[in-house]
Amino acid sequence: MSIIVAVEGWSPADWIEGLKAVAPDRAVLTPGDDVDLAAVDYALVWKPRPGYLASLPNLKVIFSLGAGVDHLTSDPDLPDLPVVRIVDPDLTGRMTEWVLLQVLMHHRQQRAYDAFQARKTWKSLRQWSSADVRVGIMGLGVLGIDAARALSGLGFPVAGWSRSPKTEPGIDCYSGEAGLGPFLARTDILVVLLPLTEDTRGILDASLVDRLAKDGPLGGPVIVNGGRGGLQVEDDIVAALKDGRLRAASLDVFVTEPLPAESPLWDAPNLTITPHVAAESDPLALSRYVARQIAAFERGEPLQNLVDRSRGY
Ligand code: NDP
Ligand code: OXD
Repeated sequence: MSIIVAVEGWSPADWIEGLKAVAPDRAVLTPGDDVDLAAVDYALVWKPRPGYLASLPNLKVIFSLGAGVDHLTSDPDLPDLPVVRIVDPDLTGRMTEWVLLQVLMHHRQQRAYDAFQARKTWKSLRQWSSADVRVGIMGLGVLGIDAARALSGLGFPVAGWSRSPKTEPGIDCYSGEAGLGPFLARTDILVVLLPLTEDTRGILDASLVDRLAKDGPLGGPVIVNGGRGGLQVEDDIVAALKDGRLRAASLDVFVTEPLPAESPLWDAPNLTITPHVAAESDPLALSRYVARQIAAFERGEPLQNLVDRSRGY
């Protein structure tokens, strides 16, 4: 029973160590090892080389090392096997921290105070209440709902938008194409926690910016994207920041990562950039999660947090 850890863009060492600690009876390998491909039962992957998973003839389950699975669904040769994604309270809590940090930074005008401090200027700005700032969350899944509850707890009027209709106490829930317009029209700060699918690619474009509320206290709408870079049309975001249709934005994710030095985003006004760190996974906690799921699977129990391949998330 072998487990292969195939990750691109970061070192697999922490994962290998984590898995060996929680599943000492398994061989834990990486594609660089002298691997008997036919002996691999499970794969833990992040951005695996397209076609690699199809080369493992006896693979049983694919575990995504992220909550998002666009790094897998983009593989045209992805085998027709169960794909399990990460759902973990530690990761969820980290994303909610990042969302709160960004929303509060815009709400409390922290960027302006940073600029005053750099000029040794003691100056106060008029401050409105959280009850005056309408936050809208695109994607009311595991991460979106947790952030929505936390923001609502701070007094922000919160709405959410999802594919299927939802009800959640204290949150105004909108869904589908018909719900998008009214959801955007009542939103001052738009938090984006959508997966990247064929339906959501490029959704954050100039026309969406123009549909956001313009009468809020911040002086214009704000976008906070912790979902995926492919959701945003980056030239549209830069243009809207430059001409003031967007008051500000916070982006953790980008079409190309690492963000290239020549990207105009680096110099866009009122833009806060973090390098895809909103919610990093804890390898030991998540190794336990994977080991638990493998043990359950081998007892004949159902896998949890399976990706719906037809929806793409
Ligand atoms: P979930 O699958 O739990 O939630 C996805 C939400 O998006 C659901 O509410 C779903 O609607 C909604 N949705 C999907 N497609 C559409 C659509 N076409 N129109 C409207 N709503 C849609 O995912 P998570 O909350 O766990 O994660 C969300 C994303 O966050 C991940 O896919 C990943 O890209 C990103 N992420 C980023 C991280 C980072 O560090 N920056 C870390 C972790 C995740 P419905 O409820 O109806 O299905
Ligand atoms: C994820 C991520 O999808 O870290 O978990 O982006």
